[in-house]
Amino acid sequence: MIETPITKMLGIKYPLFQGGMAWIADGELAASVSNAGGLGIIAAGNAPREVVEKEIKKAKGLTDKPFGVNIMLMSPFADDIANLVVEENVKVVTTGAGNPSKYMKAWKEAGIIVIPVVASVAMAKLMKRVGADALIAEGGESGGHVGELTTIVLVPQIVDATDLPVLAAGGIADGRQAAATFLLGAVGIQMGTRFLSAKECNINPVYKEKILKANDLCTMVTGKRVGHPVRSLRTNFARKYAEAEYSGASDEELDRLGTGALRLAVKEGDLENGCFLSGQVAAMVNKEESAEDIVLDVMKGLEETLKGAMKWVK
Ligand code: TUI
Repeated sequence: MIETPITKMLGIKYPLFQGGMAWIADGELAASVSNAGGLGIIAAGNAPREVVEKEIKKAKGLTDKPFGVNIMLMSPFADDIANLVVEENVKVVTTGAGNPSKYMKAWKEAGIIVIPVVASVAMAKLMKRVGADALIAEGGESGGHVGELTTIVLVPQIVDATDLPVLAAGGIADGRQAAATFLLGAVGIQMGTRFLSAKECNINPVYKEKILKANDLCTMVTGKRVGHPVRSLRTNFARKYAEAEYSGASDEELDRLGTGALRLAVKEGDLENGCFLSGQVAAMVNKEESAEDIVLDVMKGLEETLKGAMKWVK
C-alpha cells in the first residue's frame, strides 16, 4: 500500500494522476483512471465550454470517484472553463502553460483543490503564495508544452521551494521512474504518454501505433523560436515545422502550420499536418492495455522499487 499526503488530500487509493492531454483526455479516460484508484483528469485544452461540460457530465456518469479538470491557460476559453469547474463542483483543478493566479480566489471559495503545473521555482513560490494545495513539477521530458529543466533537476528544487506536496511529471512511464521521483521528494506522479496506450484512450489508431512503435530518439522539441516549445513525435510534420522555424519563416506562417495540428493528430492520425504530442518515454510504452492495468503496474513497480532501494545500504 502506498499512502502519501496526496492520497490523503484527495481521498484516492494511488498517488497517480493521468495528465490533462489536450484533445485526448476525455471523460471516458479520466473515469477509467479514477475507477482504477488514481486521479483521472479531463483536459480542457483549447475546447469551448460546451465540449468540456459534456465530458465532465460523462465522467460523472462513469465514476463516483474524484476526478479533475486540467485548464490550459493559453486557451481562449480559459475564463469560461474556470467558471465551469465551479458550477460543476469539480473536486480537483490542475492548470498548465501559464499562471492561474487570477482564478485562485474563486476556486478556493468553491472548495476546489488546486494543483498547478509548474516548470520553475519562481512559479512554485508564486503558486504557494496564491493558495495552491499542491504542485505538479513537470520536467522537459514530457510531451506537449515543455519547460527548460529536466525532471531530475526540477523536482528537488520545487520540493525545497515550498512546503506543499509535490507530484512529479515528465519522463515517467514505469514504477522505477516513479520511485526515482519519490527519492527526490515527490509524493505523487503524473503520467501522460503511458496512458496513450490505454484501451480507453480514444485517439486515432495511427497515433497509438506510432507510440507503441516509437524508439528512444523518437521525439523532438519545436516552437522554441516562437516561445512555445512543444515536444512531439519526430514525424514529417515536426520536421517540416522545424525546417520552417530555422529557415526564417514568419511567425504568421508558423502559426498557420501549427493551427489545428493537435486535433489533426488525435482525430485524423494525419502524419503530414498533425502534431503528435509525446513524452520521451514513448519508447517504453509497448502494448495496449486497460487504464486499470497501467495504474496497477506502475504502482506495483513503485512499491517494489522503493522497498528494494535499501539493498545497497549496509
Ligand atoms: O501545459 C502543459 N502541456 C501542454 S499544454 C498543451 S496545448 C498547447 N497548444 C498550443 C500551444 C501550446 C500548448 C500541450 N501540452 N504542461 C504543463 C506546463 N505548464 N508545462 C510548463 C508549464 C508552465 C509554463 C509557464 C507553467 C507556468 C508557466 O508560467 C509562465 C508565466 O510566467 O506565465
